[in-house]
Amino acid sequence: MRTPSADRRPTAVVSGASSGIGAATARVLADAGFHVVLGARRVERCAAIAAEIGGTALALDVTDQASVDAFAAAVPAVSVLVNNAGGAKGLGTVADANLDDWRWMWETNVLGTVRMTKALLPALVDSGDGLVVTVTSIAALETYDRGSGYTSAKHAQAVAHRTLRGELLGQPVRFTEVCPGMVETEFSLVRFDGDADAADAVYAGLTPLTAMDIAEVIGFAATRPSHVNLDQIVVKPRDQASAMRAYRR
Ligand code: 8X3
Repeated sequence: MRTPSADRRPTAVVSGASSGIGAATARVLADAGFHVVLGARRVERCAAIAAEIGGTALALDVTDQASVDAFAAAVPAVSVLVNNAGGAKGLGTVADANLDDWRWMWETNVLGTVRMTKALLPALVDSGDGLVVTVTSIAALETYDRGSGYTSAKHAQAVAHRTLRGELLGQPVRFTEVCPGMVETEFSLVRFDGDADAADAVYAGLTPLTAMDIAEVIGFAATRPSHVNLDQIVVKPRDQASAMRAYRR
């Protein structure tokens, strides 16, 4: 395993890199010439990907300040941060809100993004050409019935990210928000607590996006000239018009 300091490639950090959009993004950024540091709780999965792409795997729990501090200390130089860790748990009305699920969603999506960005921002600015990509969702743009725990967390995560765009204006760091619609990953399996039938039903009868579809968009954003800031990119399957409206064959 390489250490970041022994490598001349610019470093890209990807959180939630053990699977799905994070893993695909790690592959795309490595292809684009970055030394990718993959962070996730399931570090053994990150290690397998890192071995394939000449990257580095580090344990990371974005809900744990000590874990984020240790991660940041191990990555002294960084040009790109992809805030990808997050997800949804449950589908319930506000009246029946499961506060443990809400807490998990706010901890991972919102505070996780703030913790990671805060920890790495000095190094991103020091790089002279930093980029923060935050993977939010169309749930950061819309609300939907039974989705308020997730939509509120995604809105809050997006607000933190968009605020940084203004607060860092004039500094050598760009901020790109990517808002995916339906992407077939472990997302729905996590939302439905491992219920594969419920997860499969989300994508039944339509062609969802793949993790690689989103990763390629992130790779595009990360390879623009440094004066070009792609502020916000919304990506949905052709079969999806909104969070509540999809065409199924
Ligand atoms: C999830 C987007 O469309 O699957 O972030 O609800 S959608």
